[in-house]
Amino acid sequence: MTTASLVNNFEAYSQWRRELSRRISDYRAWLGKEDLNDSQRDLRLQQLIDRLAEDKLHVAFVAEFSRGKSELINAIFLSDLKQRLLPSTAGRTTMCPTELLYDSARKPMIELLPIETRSSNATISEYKGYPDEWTVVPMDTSSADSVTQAMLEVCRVKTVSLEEATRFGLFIPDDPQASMNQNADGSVTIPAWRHAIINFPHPFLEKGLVVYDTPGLNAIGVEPELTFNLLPNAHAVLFVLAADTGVTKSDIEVWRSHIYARGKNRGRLVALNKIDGLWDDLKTEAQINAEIDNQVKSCAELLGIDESQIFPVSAQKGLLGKINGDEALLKRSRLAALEQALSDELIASKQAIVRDQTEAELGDLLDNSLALVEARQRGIEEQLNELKGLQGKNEDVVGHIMTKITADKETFERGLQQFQALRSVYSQQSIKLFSQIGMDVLRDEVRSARESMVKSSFTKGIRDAMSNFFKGVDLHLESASDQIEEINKMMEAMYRKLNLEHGINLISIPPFSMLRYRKEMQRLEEAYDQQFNNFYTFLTTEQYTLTSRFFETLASRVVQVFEILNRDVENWLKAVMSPMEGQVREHQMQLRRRLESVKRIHKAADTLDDRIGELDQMHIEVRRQHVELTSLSEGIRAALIPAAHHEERLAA
Ligand SMILES: Nc1nc2c(ncn2[C@@H]2O[C@H](COP(=O)(O)OP(=O)(O)OP(=O)(O)O)[C@@H](O)[C@H]2O)c(=O)[nH]1
Ligand SMILES: [Mg+2]
Repeated sequence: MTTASLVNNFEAYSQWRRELSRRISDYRAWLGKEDLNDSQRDLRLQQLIDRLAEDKLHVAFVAEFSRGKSELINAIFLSDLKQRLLPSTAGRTTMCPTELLYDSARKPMIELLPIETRSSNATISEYKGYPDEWTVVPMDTSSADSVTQAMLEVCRVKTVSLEEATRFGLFIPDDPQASMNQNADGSVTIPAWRHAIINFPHPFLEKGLVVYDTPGLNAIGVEPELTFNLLPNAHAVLFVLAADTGVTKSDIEVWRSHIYARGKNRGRLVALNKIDGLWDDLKTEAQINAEIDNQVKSCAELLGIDESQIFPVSAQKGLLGKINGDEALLKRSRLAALEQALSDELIASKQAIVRDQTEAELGDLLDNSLALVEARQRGIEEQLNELKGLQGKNEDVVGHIMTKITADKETFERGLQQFQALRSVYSQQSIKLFSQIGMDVLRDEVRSARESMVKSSFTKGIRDAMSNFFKGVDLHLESASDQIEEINKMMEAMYRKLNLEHGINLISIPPFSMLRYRKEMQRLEEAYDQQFNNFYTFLTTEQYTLTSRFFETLASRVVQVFEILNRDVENWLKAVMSPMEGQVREHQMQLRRRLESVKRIHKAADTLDDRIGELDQMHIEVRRQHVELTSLSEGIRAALIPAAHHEERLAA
């Protein structure tokens, strides 16, 4: 069956993660056993392992209504159920964003967030923290009827008064689309639910796949959460067109406002669905194919993308072919090519993200532990040389050497005072840094933006409040960036000094750039602008409610970015300081040991040969550590690589 590609890719990806995680655990256990771990390093490794375990893959299906999103999900992911899982009918079917996933800790069920929650400013993410706000529909997965019944919930609508619909931001008087939902008696039909989460046991979902089915997106009252959170964070987004409608104006609008902004090609695919409409018994296969090719070409032109990014398919025939085991029909549906591209894209983009994160986190940990073992090895070698040089020398020479080591130790201890001074400057600068990017700073910015929005009822005032908000946030990020640069310079100078004066060998400081976070802010601002331009030129009360809901979602997204930034900065600060501390401690210990052993020999408490014998043992030991650690590091680095190969293959 064609899902083989998806299954295989998925299996390979899961295996890659497991393998990586196993190697990191081995490394962690080894550090513990060899007494080379510290609590901070251990915590970072634990976090890394946890992150690899809880890894989710997100794919979103986006389109105007009735293009066949739900049917495609059924055909691609859920066909082995031998039934249509997600409802798919003519006209508007899926009424609320639907998240399809599986958490084995919970029973199969559908959780539904009532549409009434739209009258509050809280976002869907926030509601996820309050299970009692959701309506639960249990599901008996052994009964097709029970599943079908439960699934119908995502299509439920209700009729409310015009006032209510307006209050939920689902009716905008001047919007031409509004009349579509208005009934003869003046009431308005609206979705019953704001969001649905389907917890359903299925092999793909069990492996960590999360599928978002969305209702036709060019609708009034689109959930800001989709725009700011779900879609930008999805690893792949599939945009669906239909061959019977071609590319309509509203398709283009959905494309522009929800997908195009994703940048070049990463994780973005287009399906041209319903090609079975072009199948015509009076035409030859070649004529039909030529017609399909023509449609693909014109879609590519209208969307401004390459033809190779568009996959013509028939979801319906593909599903039928799979259910009935009809290979010929399945082949004709061309589903396999889309599945292949989707799984490549999805897994490659996710794997690249996981690999980059893991590499960034692990790289300096690996380098540091190796540098530490090397420093220890060098120290033992120096000491051995020193003692071997003493063989056959008289007591005076030993005394002389002792004086020299004592002097070294004193010089180093004076150097230590400088190091302590640096530490205190470093803490001051860290405090200064967090005074720019701390969560309370952001909360103040959000509060003042909210206040200026409340004060102004004109579009311009709102716009100004928003652009000031983003300007303010960016200014903070910019000064934080300068602060980081300063810390960097100071640490580099200290590294050089320690190397020059005390021969301490240090690895380079891991770089930290603010660019990523500033870019994300820019992206959010653009997304906001776009929504704003789409919807309003002047503000009525209802529009005002909508605008402020958009702002709250946007603000909660900015808060998320800041939380990540804070965590990253904290980790970076530690990554910069802790290897230096470790090396300084190591050097100090070695000097102490050298002095101690020469002293003992001077006092004739130890014989030289005994001491050399001991050191030889230590040398063998540390060389073993070095060999083992090198092989652990190489193993981890090699385990990271297959993903790169995968990408090269895609690029080719
Ligand atoms: N002929 C044909 N019809 C299809 C195909 N895929 C879907 N359809 C039909 O198109 C209609 C809409 O399909 P849905 O899957 O509900 O579309 P959707 O994009 O999920 O629509 P909304 O949920 O309303 O946003 C249904 O009647 C499907 O049977 C296809 O490949 N060929
Ligand atoms: Mg649907």
